[in-house]
Amino acid sequence: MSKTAFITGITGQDGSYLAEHLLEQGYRVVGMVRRASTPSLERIEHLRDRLDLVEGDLLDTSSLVRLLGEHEPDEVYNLAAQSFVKTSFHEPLNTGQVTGLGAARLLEALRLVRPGARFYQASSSEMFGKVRETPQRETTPFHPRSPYGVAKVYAHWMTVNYREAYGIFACSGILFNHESPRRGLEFVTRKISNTVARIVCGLEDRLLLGNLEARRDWGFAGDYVRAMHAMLQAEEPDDYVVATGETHAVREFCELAFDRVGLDWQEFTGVDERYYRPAEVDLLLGDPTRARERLGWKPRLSFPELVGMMVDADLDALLRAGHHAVRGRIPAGVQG
Ligand code: NAP
Ligand code: F7E
Repeated sequence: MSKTAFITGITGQDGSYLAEHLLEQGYRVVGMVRRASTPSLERIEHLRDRLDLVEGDLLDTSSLVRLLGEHEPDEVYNLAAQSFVKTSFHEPLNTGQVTGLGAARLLEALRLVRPGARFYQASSSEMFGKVRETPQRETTPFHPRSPYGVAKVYAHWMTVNYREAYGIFACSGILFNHESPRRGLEFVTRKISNTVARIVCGLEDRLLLGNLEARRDWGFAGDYVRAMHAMLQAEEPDDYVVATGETHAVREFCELAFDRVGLDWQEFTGVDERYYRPAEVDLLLGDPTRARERLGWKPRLSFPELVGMMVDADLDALLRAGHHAVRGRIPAGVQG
């Protein structure tokens, strides 16, 4: 009989890739969607008739208890969160409620009605924040630098605690930044790829960014969801860093993105202090040795391939919508 997976945050970037991956593995996929005046189902539109979408919210424990009881999942993936670091400075309490306590509500619902199910928590490299060692690994102490990072530390330790206290098969995946053409437009990589495409089509003239020197370990979301699934197939539950082992500055991402369309990034890019953060995470670099050795996981897409894929997808979408290139060049393979 096929296994059932329950995914919170299925409408997000990772939720859509994870749902695709689990469907390919023959799972029945139940996705929790929260009520909105306009539903945000764009990223899973192509999967709609293969998914069971059910209404619930990480803020509402009773909905979680009801859904786990009704759908009896074998695996529960907690991907839902207020995930934008900048917003977490403006809405620290809401971020704590959803990103931190939300995970605790789901763990508690699982303990009460489905304790045999395996649990995945979407933890984050933001927990390392002001890093204590480089590269960061599973044993590196945390020093979060935002309300988002603090909330994720709480959720991480709750996951570890439910494993140790109740014997729940609970894993925390400490994922470094991962991106894709489905990334939200507010995150720096997608902001860059989308603005580059708009500049090519004459819809914008400038790309305004904050800290160009921040360094991140950027991978492809499609690669990272394979690691989530692999963690729940292991013999023992554990925590894993998932990263590429390479770090790049925001400036480098920009340079490659403009190069892709034959433009000079310095001509179009400026700095605007509005995009600075009250406290910054300067450098992240992950050591994915444990995931490689125990799960056999490794990333497939390189950094330049990721940048190219994102720029191409944004440009392709604009050309398909009827816009035309007015400067730069269209990369080979972009049809429009
Ligand atoms: P995302 O695109 O922002 O998706 C977040 C998801 O959470 C959306 O489906 C959203 O639903 C849902 N959500 C928000 N509040 C909710 C609530 N109260 N109840 C139920 N669902 C709620 O995030 P992502 O990039 O896919 O990331 C997935 C997870 O991994 C997040 O927990 C994130 O913090 C974590 N993470 C991400 C990265 C990364 O680089 N992407 C790295 C490490 C960890 P709506 O569509 O209704 O808004
Ligand atoms: O910023 C700098 C910014 O917003 C990356 C989330 O998925 O990954 C993500 O968090 C860096 C920061 O991602 C702009 O200051 C410069 O140093 O793309 P971001 P993030 O904050 O790293 C972690 C792992 C998560 O878990 C989170 O959920 O880029 N930066 N200029 C900018 N950032 C943005 N957004 N916009 C700018 O204009």
